Amino acid sequence: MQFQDILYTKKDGIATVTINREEVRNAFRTLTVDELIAAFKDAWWDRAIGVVIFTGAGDKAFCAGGDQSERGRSGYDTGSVGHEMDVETLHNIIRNIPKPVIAAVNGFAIGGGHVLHVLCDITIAANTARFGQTGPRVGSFDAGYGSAYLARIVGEKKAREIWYFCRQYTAQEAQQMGLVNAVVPADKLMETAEAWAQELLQKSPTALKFLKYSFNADSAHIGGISNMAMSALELYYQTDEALEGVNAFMERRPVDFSKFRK
Ligand code: S0N
Repeated sequence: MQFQDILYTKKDGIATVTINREEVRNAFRTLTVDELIAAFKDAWWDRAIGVVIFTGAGDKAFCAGGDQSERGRSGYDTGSVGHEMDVETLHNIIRNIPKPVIAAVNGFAIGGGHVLHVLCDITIAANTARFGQTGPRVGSFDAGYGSAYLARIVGEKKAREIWYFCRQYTAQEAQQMGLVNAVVPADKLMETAEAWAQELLQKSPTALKFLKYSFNADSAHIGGISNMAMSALELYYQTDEALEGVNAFMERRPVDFSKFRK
Protein backbone atom coordinates (compact mmCIF):
# COMPACT_ATOMS: atom_id res chain seq x y z
CA MET A 1 0.00 0.00 0.00
CA GLN A 2 1.28 3.48 -0.91
CA PHE A 3 1.02 6.16 1.76
CA GLN A 4 2.20 9.76 1.99
CA ASP A 5 1.76 10.66 5.69
CA ILE A 6 2.26 7.31 7.38
CA LEU A 7 4.51 4.25 7.23
CA TYR A 8 2.92 0.82 7.29
CA THR A 9 4.84 -2.44 7.64
CA LYS A 10 3.91 -6.03 8.41
CA LYS A 11 6.31 -8.64 9.77
CA ASP A 12 6.00 -11.86 11.77
CA GLY A 13 2.36 -11.33 12.71
CA ILE A 14 2.81 -7.67 13.72
CA ALA A 15 1.55 -4.66 11.74
CA THR A 16 3.31 -1.40 12.59
CA VAL A 17 1.55 1.89 11.81
CA THR A 18 3.74 5.00 12.10
CA ILE A 19 2.62 8.61 11.68
CA ASN A 20 5.38 10.12 9.56
CA ARG A 21 5.09 13.91 9.85
CA GLU A 22 8.04 14.66 12.11
CA GLU A 23 8.27 18.33 11.06
CA VAL A 24 4.93 19.04 12.81
CA ARG A 25 5.43 16.66 15.77
CA ASN A 26 3.42 14.01 13.85
CA ALA A 27 0.27 16.15 13.89
CA PHE A 28 -2.40 14.65 11.66
CA ARG A 29 -4.19 16.26 8.75
CA THR A 30 -7.25 14.93 6.88
CA LEU A 31 -5.10 12.76 4.60
CA THR A 32 -3.19 11.32 7.57
CA VAL A 33 -6.41 10.23 9.24
CA ASP A 34 -7.66 8.57 6.04
CA GLU A 35 -4.36 6.73 5.63
CA LEU A 36 -4.43 5.57 9.26
CA ILE A 37 -7.94 4.22 8.74
CA ALA A 38 -6.80 2.36 5.60
CA ALA A 39 -3.81 0.82 7.40
CA PHE A 40 -5.88 -0.29 10.41
CA LYS A 41 -8.49 -1.77 8.03
CA ASP A 42 -5.78 -3.72 6.24
CA ALA A 43 -4.45 -5.06 9.55
CA TRP A 44 -8.02 -5.93 10.58
CA TRP A 45 -8.59 -8.20 7.57
CA ASP A 46 -5.09 -9.68 7.24
CA ARG A 47 -5.24 -13.12 8.87
CA ALA A 48 -1.47 -13.18 9.25
CA ILE A 49 -1.63 -10.16 11.59
CA GLY A 50 -2.35 -10.67 15.30
CA VAL A 51 -1.26 -7.36 16.85
CA VAL A 52 -0.90 -3.74 15.72
CA ILE A 53 1.80 -1.41 17.04
CA PHE A 54 0.95 2.29 16.65
CA THR A 55 3.78 4.84 16.93
CA GLY A 56 5.21 8.10 15.59
CA ALA A 57 8.30 8.77 13.50
CA GLY A 58 11.42 10.19 15.14
CA ASP A 59 12.17 10.71 18.82
CA LYS A 60 10.17 13.87 19.53
CA ALA A 61 6.51 12.92 19.21
CA PHE A 62 3.98 10.15 19.02
CA CYS A 63 1.35 12.62 17.78
CA ALA A 64 0.50 16.27 18.49
CA GLY A 65 -3.16 15.98 17.44
CA GLY A 66 -4.82 17.80 14.57
CA ASP A 67 -2.57 19.93 12.35
CA GLN A 68 -3.43 23.43 13.58
CA SER A 69 -2.07 25.07 10.42
CA GLU A 70 -4.93 23.37 8.51
CA ARG A 71 -7.65 24.53 10.91
CA GLY A 72 -10.00 27.41 10.12
CA ARG A 73 -13.60 28.49 10.62
CA SER A 74 -14.92 25.48 8.72
CA GLY A 75 -12.78 23.00 10.66
CA TYR A 76 -9.82 21.12 9.20
CA ASP A 77 -8.95 21.58 5.52
CA THR A 78 -10.30 18.72 3.43
CA GLY A 79 -7.06 18.79 1.39
CA SER A 80 -6.73 16.25 -1.40
CA VAL A 81 -9.16 13.90 0.33
CA GLY A 82 -12.34 15.80 -0.54
CA HIS A 83 -14.19 15.18 2.72
CA GLU A 84 -13.95 16.35 6.31
CA MET A 85 -11.40 14.97 8.76
CA ASP A 86 -12.85 11.67 9.99
CA VAL A 87 -11.26 11.30 13.42
CA GLU A 88 -14.34 9.53 14.76
CA THR A 89 -13.92 6.62 12.31
CA LEU A 90 -10.26 6.37 13.30
CA HIS A 91 -11.23 6.21 16.98
CA ASN A 92 -13.81 3.52 16.24
CA ILE A 93 -11.44 1.39 14.18
CA ILE A 94 -8.77 1.42 16.94
CA ARG A 95 -11.46 0.35 19.40
CA ASN A 96 -13.13 -2.22 17.19
CA ILE A 97 -10.30 -3.90 15.30
CA PRO A 98 -10.50 -7.43 16.75
CA LYS A 99 -6.80 -7.52 17.62
CA PRO A 100 -4.85 -5.78 20.40
CA VAL A 101 -3.39 -2.37 19.52
CA ILE A 102 -0.23 -1.34 21.37
CA ALA A 103 0.67 2.37 21.40
CA ALA A 104 4.46 2.85 21.50
CA VAL A 105 4.67 6.45 22.69
CA ASN A 106 8.03 7.84 21.64
CA GLY A 107 7.61 11.50 22.63
CA PHE A 108 4.74 13.98 22.92
CA ALA A 109 1.25 12.45 22.98
CA ILE A 110 -0.69 15.69 23.02
CA GLY A 111 -4.25 16.83 22.20
CA GLY A 112 -5.93 14.56 19.67
CA GLY A 113 -2.66 12.57 19.67
CA HIS A 114 -3.13 11.87 23.35
CA VAL A 115 -6.65 10.62 22.63
CA LEU A 116 -5.23 8.13 20.10
CA HIS A 117 -2.99 6.43 22.68
CA VAL A 118 -5.81 6.47 25.25
CA LEU A 119 -7.92 4.44 22.81
CA CYS A 120 -5.24 1.80 22.26
CA ASP A 121 -5.49 -1.41 24.31
CA ILE A 122 -2.00 -1.05 25.77
CA THR A 123 0.44 1.87 26.01
CA ILE A 124 4.20 1.49 26.35
CA ALA A 125 6.00 4.78 26.84
CA ALA A 126 9.58 5.90 26.33
CA ASN A 127 10.91 7.52 29.50
CA THR A 128 11.13 10.73 27.43
CA ALA A 129 7.43 10.72 26.51
CA ARG A 130 5.08 13.50 27.62
CA PHE A 131 1.33 13.34 27.85
CA GLY A 132 -1.44 15.93 27.91
CA GLN A 133 -4.46 17.64 26.41
CA THR A 134 -4.45 21.18 24.99
CA GLY A 135 -8.06 21.71 23.84
CA PRO A 136 -9.16 24.55 26.14
CA ARG A 137 -5.92 26.40 25.28
CA VAL A 138 -6.17 26.06 21.49
CA GLY A 139 -9.96 26.32 21.14
CA SER A 140 -10.82 22.66 20.76
CA PHE A 141 -12.14 19.66 22.69
CA ASP A 142 -12.88 15.98 22.42
CA ALA A 143 -15.97 15.54 24.55
CA GLY A 144 -16.39 11.91 23.43
CA TYR A 145 -13.92 9.09 24.06
CA GLY A 146 -11.16 11.67 24.65
CA SER A 147 -12.75 12.79 27.90
CA ALA A 148 -15.30 10.19 29.08
CA TYR A 149 -13.12 7.17 28.32
CA LEU A 150 -10.05 8.92 29.74
CA ALA A 151 -12.00 9.31 33.00
CA ARG A 152 -12.53 5.55 33.06
CA ILE A 153 -8.76 5.10 32.99
CA VAL A 154 -7.47 7.78 35.35
CA GLY A 155 -10.61 8.65 37.34
CA GLU A 156 -12.89 11.69 37.14
CA LYS A 157 -10.78 14.15 39.15
CA LYS A 158 -7.58 13.44 37.24
CA ALA A 159 -9.33 13.50 33.84
CA ARG A 160 -10.84 16.88 34.65
CA GLU A 161 -7.42 18.15 35.74
CA ILE A 162 -5.83 16.89 32.52
CA TRP A 163 -8.41 18.58 30.27
CA TYR A 164 -9.04 21.80 32.21
CA PHE A 165 -5.43 22.75 32.97
CA CYS A 166 -3.72 21.52 29.76
CA ARG A 167 -0.59 20.51 31.70
CA GLN A 168 2.01 18.05 30.50
CA TYR A 169 2.80 14.86 32.42
CA THR A 170 5.95 12.77 32.34
CA ALA A 171 5.93 9.09 31.44
CA GLN A 172 6.47 8.22 35.11
CA GLU A 173 3.50 10.39 36.16
CA ALA A 174 1.40 8.79 33.42
CA GLN A 175 2.28 5.34 34.72
CA GLN A 176 1.36 6.34 38.28
CA MET A 177 -2.11 7.36 37.11
CA GLY A 178 -2.63 4.11 35.19
CA LEU A 179 -2.43 5.83 31.80
CA VAL A 180 0.45 3.68 30.53
CA ASN A 181 1.32 0.03 31.12
CA ALA A 182 5.11 0.34 31.12
CA VAL A 183 7.88 2.92 30.85
CA VAL A 184 11.16 1.94 29.20
CA PRO A 185 14.34 3.71 28.06
CA ALA A 186 13.67 5.47 24.76
CA ASP A 187 16.13 3.27 22.84
CA LYS A 188 14.30 0.14 24.03
CA LEU A 189 10.78 1.31 23.13
CA MET A 190 10.20 -0.53 19.86
CA GLU A 191 11.89 -3.73 20.96
CA THR A 192 9.75 -3.74 24.11
CA ALA A 193 6.56 -3.10 22.12
CA GLU A 194 7.53 -5.92 19.77
CA ALA A 195 8.28 -8.26 22.69
CA TRP A 196 4.84 -7.52 24.19
CA ALA A 197 3.29 -8.10 20.75
CA GLN A 198 5.13 -11.43 20.39
CA GLU A 199 3.78 -12.46 23.79
CA LEU A 200 0.25 -11.70 22.59
CA LEU A 201 0.83 -13.69 19.41
CA GLN A 202 1.22 -16.79 21.59
CA LYS A 203 -2.33 -16.33 22.94
CA SER A 204 -5.65 -17.45 21.47
CA PRO A 205 -6.73 -14.76 18.95
CA THR A 206 -10.40 -15.55 19.48
CA ALA A 207 -10.10 -15.25 23.26
CA LEU A 208 -8.32 -11.91 22.84
CA LYS A 209 -11.00 -10.70 20.42
CA PHE A 210 -13.86 -11.53 22.80
CA LEU A 211 -12.03 -10.02 25.75
CA LYS A 212 -11.43 -6.80 23.78
CA TYR A 213 -15.11 -6.64 22.77
CA SER A 214 -16.18 -7.32 26.34
CA PHE A 215 -14.01 -4.50 27.70
CA ASN A 216 -15.37 -2.27 24.89
CA ALA A 217 -19.01 -3.15 25.58
CA ASP A 218 -18.79 -1.62 29.04
CA SER A 219 -17.93 1.81 27.58
CA ALA A 220 -19.78 1.47 24.25
CA HIS A 221 -22.37 4.10 25.18
CA ILE A 222 -19.60 6.71 24.86
CA GLY A 223 -19.91 6.14 21.07
CA GLY A 224 -23.21 8.03 21.13
CA ILE A 225 -21.66 10.84 23.15
CA SER A 226 -18.82 10.89 20.62
CA ASN A 227 -21.30 11.42 17.73
CA MET A 228 -22.68 14.43 19.59
CA ALA A 229 -19.24 15.67 20.63
CA MET A 230 -17.73 15.62 17.13
CA SER A 231 -20.80 17.39 15.74
CA ALA A 232 -20.56 19.98 18.52
CA LEU A 233 -16.86 20.43 17.72
CA GLU A 234 -17.69 21.22 14.07
CA LEU A 235 -20.02 23.99 15.26
CA TYR A 236 -17.54 25.26 17.87
CA TYR A 237 -14.77 25.56 15.25
CA GLN A 238 -16.94 28.16 13.47
CA THR A 239 -16.84 30.52 16.45
CA ASP A 240 -14.51 33.47 17.11
CA GLU A 241 -13.67 31.86 20.45
CA ALA A 242 -12.27 28.68 18.82
CA LEU A 243 -10.43 30.77 16.23
CA GLU A 244 -8.75 32.81 18.98
CA GLY A 245 -7.29 29.54 20.34
CA VAL A 246 -5.87 28.26 17.05
CA ASN A 247 -4.67 31.70 15.91
CA ALA A 248 -2.80 32.27 19.18
CA PHE A 249 -1.04 28.90 18.78
CA MET A 250 -0.07 29.57 15.16
CA GLU A 251 1.01 33.17 15.91
CA ARG A 252 2.99 32.06 18.99
CA ARG A 253 1.26 34.60 21.20
CA PRO A 254 -0.59 34.33 24.52
CA VAL A 255 -4.24 33.42 24.05
CA ASP A 256 -6.99 35.78 25.28
CA PHE A 257 -10.40 34.21 25.81
CA SER A 258 -11.55 36.87 28.30
CA LYS A 259 -14.20 38.42 26.07
CA PHE A 260 -15.92 35.06 25.57
CA ARG A 261 -16.77 34.58 29.25
CA LYS A 262 -20.51 34.42 29.81
C1 S0N B 1 3.40 19.07 20.83
C2 S0N B 1 4.06 20.27 21.49
C3 S0N B 1 3.87 20.22 23.02
C4 S0N B 1 5.57 20.22 21.15
O1 S0N B 1 6.23 21.35 21.68
P1 S0N B 1 7.75 21.69 21.22
O2 S0N B 1 8.62 20.50 21.33
O3 S0N B 1 8.13 22.93 21.98
O4 S0N B 1 7.70 21.98 19.66
P2 S0N B 1 7.01 23.20 18.89
O5 S0N B 1 8.04 24.22 18.57
O6 S0N B 1 5.78 23.67 19.56
O7 S0N B 1 6.57 22.44 17.54
C5 S0N B 1 7.52 22.08 16.55
C6 S0N B 1 6.93 22.34 15.21
O8 S0N B 1 5.78 21.52 15.07
C7 S0N B 1 4.64 22.33 14.85
N1 S0N B 1 3.49 21.71 15.49
C8 S0N B 1 3.43 21.09 16.69
N2 S0N B 1 2.21 20.63 16.93
C9 S0N B 1 1.45 20.99 15.88
C10 S0N B 1 0.09 20.82 15.56
N3 S0N B 1 -0.77 20.16 16.37
N4 S0N B 1 -0.34 21.32 14.38
C11 S0N B 1 0.49 21.96 13.54
N5 S0N B 1 1.80 22.16 13.80
C12 S0N B 1 2.26 21.68 14.96
C13 S0N B 1 4.97 23.68 15.45
O9 S0N B 1 4.18 24.71 14.88
C14 S0N B 1 6.44 23.78 15.09
O10 S0N B 1 6.56 24.18 13.74
P3 S0N B 1 7.74 25.22 13.29
O11 S0N B 1 9.03 24.48 13.58
O12 S0N B 1 7.48 25.44 11.85
O13 S0N B 1 7.56 26.43 14.16
C15 S0N B 1 3.48 21.60 20.96
O14 S0N B 1 3.90 21.77 19.64
C16 S0N B 1 1.98 21.68 21.01
O15 S0N B 1 1.42 21.93 22.06
N6 S0N B 1 1.33 21.51 19.84
C17 S0N B 1 -0.11 21.73 19.69
C18 S0N B 1 -0.87 20.51 20.07
C19 S0N B 1 -2.37 20.74 19.89
O16 S0N B 1 -2.89 21.72 20.38
N7 S0N B 1 -3.05 19.82 19.17
C20 S0N B 1 -4.48 19.85 18.86
C21 S0N B 1 -5.31 19.73 20.10
N8 S0N B 1 -6.70 19.32 19.94
C22 S0N B 1 -7.36 18.83 21.03
O17 S0N B 1 -6.86 18.78 22.11
C23 S0N B 1 -8.80 18.37 20.98
C24 S0N B 1 -9.34 18.10 19.66
C25 S0N B 1 -9.25 16.71 19.23
O18 S0N B 1 -8.93 15.82 19.94
C26 S0N B 1 -9.56 16.53 17.84
C27 S0N B 1 -10.74 15.92 17.53
C28 S0N B 1 -11.11 15.83 16.19
C29 S0N B 1 -10.27 16.31 15.21
C30 S0N B 1 -9.05 16.86 15.56
C31 S0N B 1 -8.69 17.00 16.88
C32 S0N B 1 -7.43 17.69 17.23
O19 S0N B 1 -6.54 17.10 17.78
O20 S0N B 1 -7.37 18.90 16.97
